[in-house]
Amino acid sequence: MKKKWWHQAVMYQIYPRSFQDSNQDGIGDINGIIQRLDYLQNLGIDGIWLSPVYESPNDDNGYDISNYEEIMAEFGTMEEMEQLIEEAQKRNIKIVMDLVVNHTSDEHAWFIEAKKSKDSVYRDYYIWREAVNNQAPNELRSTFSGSAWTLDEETGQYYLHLFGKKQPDLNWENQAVRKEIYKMMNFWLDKGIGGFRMDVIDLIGKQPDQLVTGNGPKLHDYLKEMNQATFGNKDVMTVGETWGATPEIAKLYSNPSRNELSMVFQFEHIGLDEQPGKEKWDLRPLEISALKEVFTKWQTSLGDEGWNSLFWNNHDLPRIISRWGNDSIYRERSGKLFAILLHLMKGTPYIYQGEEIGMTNHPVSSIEEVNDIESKNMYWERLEKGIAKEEILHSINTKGRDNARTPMQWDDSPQAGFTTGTPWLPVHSNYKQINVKRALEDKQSIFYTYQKLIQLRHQQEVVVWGDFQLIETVENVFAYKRIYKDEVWLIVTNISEEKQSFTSEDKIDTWIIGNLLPRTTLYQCELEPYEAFAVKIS
Ligand code: TEU
Ligand code: CA
Repeated sequence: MKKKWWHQAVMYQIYPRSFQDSNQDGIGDINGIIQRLDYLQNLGIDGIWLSPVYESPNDDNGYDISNYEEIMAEFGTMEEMEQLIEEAQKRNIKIVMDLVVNHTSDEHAWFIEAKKSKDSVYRDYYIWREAVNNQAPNELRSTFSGSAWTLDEETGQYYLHLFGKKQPDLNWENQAVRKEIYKMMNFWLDKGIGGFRMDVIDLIGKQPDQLVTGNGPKLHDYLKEMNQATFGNKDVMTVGETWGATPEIAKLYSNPSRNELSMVFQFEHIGLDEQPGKEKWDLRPLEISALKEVFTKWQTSLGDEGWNSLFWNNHDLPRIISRWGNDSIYRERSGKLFAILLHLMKGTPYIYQGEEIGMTNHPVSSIEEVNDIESKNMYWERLEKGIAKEEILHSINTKGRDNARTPMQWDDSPQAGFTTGTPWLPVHSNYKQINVKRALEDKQSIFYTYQKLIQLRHQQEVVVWGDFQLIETVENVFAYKRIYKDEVWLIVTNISEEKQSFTSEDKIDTWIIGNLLPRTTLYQCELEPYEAFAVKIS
């Protein structure tokens, strides 16, 4: 496989609204990110996935774009965006932009024109259908609850939106749409960005009349065309968000010989605490055996025909320590466990802002405290169905997206140093204990575990290229080896609050990293709750 910079990179996702406010309006902004680049350079990351900063009415906090080539006023100016790219480059940090082209905002000029008349030249930029029996054309549902079709009174037709009503889906079958998108992508590539994260890119081949949304028949034709028309001959990274991907599908996107994308975000591990075939809110307990099986499958299926991304968190997911660890007495230990477990696997790891200091979920007690459109729509839909308010709020507190969107906690000053204004979403009340300043002062903090893991990826070929081999253990112990030429590393984690047994005849050559005191033998160990370590074995 031809080696690329992103094979050895560690990425950091910034949700700009919640990262750092620099002009005291309580909303994070681009200048605030520039102010924090030295912190990110100290962490050691190679690239930033920047969630959308384009003009938007913020119905879905920027994932509803009204102008792809202007910066949202709340976030700053184009000059400041160009300065961010330049300042990041000075620190060898690439800026990977969020490409949201399955849909636009309904306030985009294209949709405003399209809505005016069935004969508009922009009409076919979107997906319109006649009513059927005075109803929506079919039973496609929006991810944000309700029908995926909304009637436009003006022209009497329905338009498709797989997300919010204010996020009409683009019609990728229309070559004019594709050309506009490629032109916009080159506008950003010409500014020297490091690549794109592609929002729900598996949906652009949809066939709404056949109720097909993900992985439609023309999807890969479009991606090949996009590759050739924009980033194909540039040394940039592209990562597709593909919720339904299997390893075989992932190879279609990321096999270098197919000239499509560098890698994808696959979510099979993310769905393991959700009831199969139901919604993300319908929960079931996580089984560690299933986690081991899914990761092993992905770590051993791609070979040279694809590349893994590695993540626990993003702006859509609850904080991993609260979700699958312990965010009280074992917060630091379980936070380090998830870092060690994930960052020594094969693939490109993504750290979500605040993950490196062990930030946790932020529970709410009423719907009035909730910002996120997905949670709010679900709340009212389920309340309408007679589900108890307490049960719905429990779902939101467990899986709601606001959990990831509370302001970054920088220090123990008011509003955690995020703003001196009123934050758009309240700061978590635990900011005095959990903040960057405190983490940097404590050499045993989660921060330094991440910093060390990033160094290991930069320095050790076994971390980047080593083969993965699952080790047979008791249910709640997840242990694996990485093997590269004559070097073998063993990673052992106890993902439980109970002691667990682990034994190996292997001898420890070097202690690499751990969240408790170094061990001297692997024979007949009794692992502490959430104990995690990695050793080089001889
Ligand atoms: O998310 C795709 C998506 O389907 C998620 O919203 C997911 O269904 C759910 O939130 C899991 O918790 C992307 C963006 O990451 C998300 O922020 C946007 O809301 C969405 O697309 C629409 O652009
Ligand atoms: Ca601001």
